[in-house]
Amino acid sequence: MNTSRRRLMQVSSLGAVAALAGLKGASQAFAAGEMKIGFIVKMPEQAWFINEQKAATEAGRSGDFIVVNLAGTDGSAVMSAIDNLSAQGAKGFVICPPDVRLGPAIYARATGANMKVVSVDDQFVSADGKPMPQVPHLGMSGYKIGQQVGQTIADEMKKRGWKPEEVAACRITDQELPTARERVAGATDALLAAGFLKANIFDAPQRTTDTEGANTASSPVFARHGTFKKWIIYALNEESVLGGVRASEQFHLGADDVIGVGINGTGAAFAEFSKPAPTGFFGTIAVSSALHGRQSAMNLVSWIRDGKEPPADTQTTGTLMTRDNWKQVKEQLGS
Ligand code: FCA
Repeated sequence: MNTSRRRLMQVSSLGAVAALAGLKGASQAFAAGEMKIGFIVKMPEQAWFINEQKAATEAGRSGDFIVVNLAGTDGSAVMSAIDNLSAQGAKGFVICPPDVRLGPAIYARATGANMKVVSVDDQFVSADGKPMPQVPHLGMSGYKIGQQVGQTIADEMKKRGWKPEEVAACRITDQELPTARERVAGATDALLAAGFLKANIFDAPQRTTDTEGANTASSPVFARHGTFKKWIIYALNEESVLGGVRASEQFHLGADDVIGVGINGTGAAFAEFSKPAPTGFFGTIAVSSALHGRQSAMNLVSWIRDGKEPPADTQTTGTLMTRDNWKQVKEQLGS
């Protein structure tokens, strides 16, 4: 909603409420119209987070709140984003933190400034490594979605008639991030249950959860295990799997030699599926980034407005998206 339209709405609700309930009610209606929240994300350039912030902003237009979108790429950026929000009179914020161990510091800064905080995607952990119960969370059901990745790869291996002893896995990992650990563990367990050989799984530890970080991590794995001519690639998200696929291409592995399956179902995957010829990126488990953005913002707003504390942990599910069905799935998920 643009400023003049918002002002108009405030003015008209002011008039209506004043007529019905006197001036006290009027000032409350005015305050509700002005409500501002923040939406801070760790990687503002990643399609997933762009969609989340966009959906939250749209929810604000119809729900009469303003969303200030900010980048929190590291601890100090997050702290200044919080200070910035506080100076603007924001009542709280949604955040996907750049490091989940910053949780206690972020929580302290938020409550110190009288703001409420909810996390999205990556859940805060306290000093003992456990989730912080004070901070409601909305994220993917990581382990289950990881299992879907593993199952999809296992099914495709079967379809291609690949024998377990001739296939290696490039498992792109981020051990510091619980979100990543859960998703990757789910995929590994499903693969092992389907007969994949544990000895053929090679780790590629990534420093950042994006394509570049994964590409750098994967290249040495392909270089070191060049005897394998058939590969599977999995990770916490599709950006990382794409990094692995790009690395495999440098070792002359093509669409017929690689099965990469990601998670997210956003622009990075659409671009890959739109290429004229298939690549080693076979599919991705799509989750609605729009729903994550909208729902987390609305949860926060109703907590601030009505004192309704959001559920402690909301977990969303995913749908397999491939070259064949990506447009339909995209449509269904509204992302
Ligand atoms: C993590 C990943 C993102 C996205 C999100 C839901 O934050 O880094 O790519 O998968 O979870």
